[in-house]
Amino acid sequence: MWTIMHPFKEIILEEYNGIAKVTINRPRYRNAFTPLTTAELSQAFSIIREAQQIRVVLLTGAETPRLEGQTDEEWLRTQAFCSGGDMNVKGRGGYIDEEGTPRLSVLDVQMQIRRLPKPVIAMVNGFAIGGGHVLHLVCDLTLAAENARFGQTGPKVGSFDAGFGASYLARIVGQKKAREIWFMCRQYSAAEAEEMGMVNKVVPLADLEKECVAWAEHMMELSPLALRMIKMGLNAELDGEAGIQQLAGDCTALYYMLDEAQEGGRAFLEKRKPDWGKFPMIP
Ligand code: 2NE
Repeated sequence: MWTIMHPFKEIILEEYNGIAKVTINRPRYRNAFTPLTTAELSQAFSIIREAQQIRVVLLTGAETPRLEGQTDEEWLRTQAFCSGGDMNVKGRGGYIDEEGTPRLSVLDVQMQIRRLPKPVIAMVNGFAIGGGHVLHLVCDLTLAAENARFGQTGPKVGSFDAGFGASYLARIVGQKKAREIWFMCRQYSAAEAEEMGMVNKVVPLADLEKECVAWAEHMMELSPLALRMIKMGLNAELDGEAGIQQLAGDCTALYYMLDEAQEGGRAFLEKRKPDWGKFPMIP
């Protein structure tokens, strides 16, 4: 049912009936991201932003193949959404790209997801750990499989995300729990994550994609502009002036859709005074 929107090496970008699906495709490393993965994610979210037929986005991780003789339970324990930055390429100053430059470009991907004028659902099929945990946090909604595991590892492996990974986490789960998550570096089950308010719904892995598509299709029956404005309003409250700038930009786009804004531009080009009187001043 899914068709490829654009070919990539370390991610898969597909679409189906107005829904885009972005899959981090490094199951060998529990879908850890390299600078190439984040560059491709960035490009994918730019493509999605421009694609007018796309109304909702799913973000997920590729399935880990089943090994011979593995039981269902053993196999489920290997599934991953994303295990954060690839420790094999972590160097001084960031994750080292193919040219030797250290990068932390997952932070740009976080911003792209937050600013995307379409809802993004994290489809958490397994481990959401470290930078992978932050990726699910910055999505608008999180649906998780029963086998999913959530947690931060930064202080164990010489890293941290004191941006959205801390402040936005605290907005969602509260200050005490956010400090516990970072100070203890434990893993939490999908049920615990739902209890904390980090997850909207938990379903068996076999039903996860169907459930995400159903939520996406439900949202596609609602006004896209209303969803866009409410997303930016929810962000603005947390993102300070940058959030207000985004919300204000969307208000400007809305204003440009009105005859009143068209009149101003037309009057300038026709070298006359604009006739503002014909527009209602509703209370
Ligand atoms: C994800 C987790 C809990 C899974 O555990 P398990 O036992 O199911 O699998 P295992 O054996 O640890 O992993 C399977 C293979 O994937 C590799 C492993 O090294 C292993 O390779 P082999 O031994 O088979 O060769 N792998 C898993 N995660 C990897 C990673 N992140 N980088 C490179 N290889 C990885 C368990 O694997 C785990 O805890 N992984 C590490 C999670 C982690 O610490 N991530 C980095 C956090 S920092 C971060 O993401 C970050 C940030 O803090 C700030 C800015 C940007 C990024």
